[in-house]
Amino acid sequence: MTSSIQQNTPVSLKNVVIDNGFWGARQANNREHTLPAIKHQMEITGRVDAWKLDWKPGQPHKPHIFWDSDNGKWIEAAAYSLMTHPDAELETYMDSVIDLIAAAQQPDGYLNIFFTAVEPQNKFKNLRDWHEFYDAGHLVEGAVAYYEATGKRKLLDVMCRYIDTIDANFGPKEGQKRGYDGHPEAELALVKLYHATGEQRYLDLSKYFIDERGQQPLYFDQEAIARGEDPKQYWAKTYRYCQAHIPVREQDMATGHSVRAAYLYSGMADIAAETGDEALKKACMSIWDDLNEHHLYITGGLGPAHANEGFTVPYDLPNETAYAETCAAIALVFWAWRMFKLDPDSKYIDTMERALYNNVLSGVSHEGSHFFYANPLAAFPNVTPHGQWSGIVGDRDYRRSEWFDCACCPPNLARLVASLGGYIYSTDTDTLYVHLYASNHAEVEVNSRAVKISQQTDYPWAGQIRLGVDVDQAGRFRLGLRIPGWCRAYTLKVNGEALTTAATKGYVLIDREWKSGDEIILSLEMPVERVLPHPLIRHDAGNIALQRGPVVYCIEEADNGNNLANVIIPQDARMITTFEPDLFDGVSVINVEAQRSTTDWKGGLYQPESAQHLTRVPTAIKAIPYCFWANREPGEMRVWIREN
Ligand code: FUB
Ligand code: ZN
Repeated sequence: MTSSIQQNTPVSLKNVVIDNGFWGARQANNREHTLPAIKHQMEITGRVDAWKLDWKPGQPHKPHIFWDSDNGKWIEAAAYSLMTHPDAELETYMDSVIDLIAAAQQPDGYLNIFFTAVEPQNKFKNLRDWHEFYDAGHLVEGAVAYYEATGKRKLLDVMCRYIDTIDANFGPKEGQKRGYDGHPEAELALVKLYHATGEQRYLDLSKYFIDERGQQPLYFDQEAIARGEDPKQYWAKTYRYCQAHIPVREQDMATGHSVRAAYLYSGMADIAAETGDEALKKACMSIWDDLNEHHLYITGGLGPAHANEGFTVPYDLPNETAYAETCAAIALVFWAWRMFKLDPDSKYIDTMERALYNNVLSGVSHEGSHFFYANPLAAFPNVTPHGQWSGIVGDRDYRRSEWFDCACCPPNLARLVASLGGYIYSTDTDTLYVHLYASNHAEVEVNSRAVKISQQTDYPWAGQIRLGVDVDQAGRFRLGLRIPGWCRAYTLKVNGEALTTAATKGYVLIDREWKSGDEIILSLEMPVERVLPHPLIRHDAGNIALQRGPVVYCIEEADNGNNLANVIIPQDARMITTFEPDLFDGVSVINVEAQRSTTDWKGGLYQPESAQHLTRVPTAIKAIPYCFWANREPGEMRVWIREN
């Protein structure tokens, strides 16, 4: 056996059943509330019927250029749910949606609602802005997932035909257009299609899109000229917006629109892992470091600016106006997972876990049918993030919505929650890695032997995880347990005996002869941490955040009254964690012996300090997990809280 961590392969979510605990509840909610809510919205907004391609000017429900992607993500979410929880009614319904999609395919293989039903004259005329390959990518992901869930090939065959059409028209060969999409997505989807079909051409097409991006002469300029436009008048002003300003191997910074960015970087990591391309790997690693060192919110959110739905400059992390789109954090989960494959190190899973428990989950209401698009880290009534397409502009209070005209986030969230089982384990030839802690049982193959592994835990509310191993025959393999980056002390016992093995790249590797009934108890110390911001994050100066385990906390008006800017958590404040079984079906809250600054202010807005009497009074404050904020009456919220 090696002593290092090799490239490894995820254990399919088909083999992992999350039966209870935190994620069991989230997945049940996803199945019972989120998926039906999405189905309802897909129907009433015309997104399903749009496949009939019979929209006429003047009629309601004019199709949008990326309704196809909403369908793709929704099918994918349903497929993952079917993998672990068969549901004949849901499957029959999804079959009927797939029938509609198949019937919409054009004789030449082309498939797109808007550019068939609304503007057929504009097919493939503006890859920079019009999302045709992005749409195709999401439908491919849906098709692959549905095939894996049900064994049914109908949508997979439809998508292979469409991709074959794209492949025939775009590429480096004589007579082909050297195009790629302004919104990356197809790149990572094609890698999935390659794995599902074994067809090398799909991997090659993905690599082509990645290789061609940002090359001169720039395809987007040529395409604009062909449309009779001046490329200099590009509405987004810079090709950084779509990460096409320079070839991808020369890129070393997270830039532009954040969802586009993280999907692209996911595709780059996929291609680097598939082909062993060192230059691409280096670019992925540099961009990763830039994101984590300069641009990531404590909640795992990314892309602070509304204007470009994306990145700005290092350390620019405003709170009330944070965009931090749900899709961007979801895309970060995808990217992190692929980075681990490329460069096995728990730092990627740490970021993935940060995004998952915080920015991703805040995207859906506790009851499961309302959604956030932007995920601010502070809220004040009447100060709302100005989401460009979110339908929430000007709301008095920032609340989750049932749906959005641009509905990218809800089905994205549903597909990730439904597929969470696929992010828990991976294997290499002789090691089974445990990345995430969640109650589940799984069947895996390690070192050519069938292994059953189970976890029982109250994580993220408690740090103890009980793992059980069951093998058909006793045998040797390694179990690699991730020690989360947030954890500063832990103990580990195997069958009651303490182990003190040090972690390698964040994983304790237990190399032994395993037999059925072996039990491992991992206890991760999980105190409340007072987290300081980097001194250059000007928005957070003088503030701290509370984090316990992977969960970031916030204070809300519902628990603490208003004027939360006056709350102070002194350095010696006592904090007690309690589990409240009736709050959001059971969460750990942090009770803080804090203070409030008060004053009997006299005069106008600005007064000499000497004329005022500022005091502090003790006050009890309750912090709740950030992901559950805005589930009660509207009001103020803060993640970053004054220390002085
Ligand atoms: O453009 C497609 C999706 O819509 C993006 O990924 C989101 O940011 C939203 O703009
Ligand atoms: Zn979104």
